[in-house]
Amino acid sequence: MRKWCPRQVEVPLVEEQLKGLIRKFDTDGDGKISRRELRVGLRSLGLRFAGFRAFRAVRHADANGDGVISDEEINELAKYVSKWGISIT
Ligand SMILES: [Ca+2]
Ligand SMILES: [Ca+2]
Repeated sequence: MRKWCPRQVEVPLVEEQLKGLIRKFDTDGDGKISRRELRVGLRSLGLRFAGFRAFRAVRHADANGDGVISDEEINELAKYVSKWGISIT
C-alpha cells in the first residue's frame, strides 16, 4: 500500500464524458470522427498541438485503418484522449 500510484487513469466516467464530447466533433453527422473533425474539435477545446494530437489519436484508435473513428473505435479514442487530462466542465 505504498503511495506509488501507477497510471490509474481508468476513470470510466471521464471516458464516458469524453465519448459524448467526441461525438459532438462529428460535424458532418456521418457518425464517424475523421482526423480533421477531431483536430477542429480539439482545437476548440483550446488544446495545443491539436493537429498532431488528432493524428496520433486517430492512428492509435483506428483499428480497421479506414482513417476515421467509428462508434466501436470511439471507446479506444476516448481512452487515449483521457490521458491528456482534459477537464470537462
Ligand atoms: Ca464525421
Ligand atoms: Ca476506423
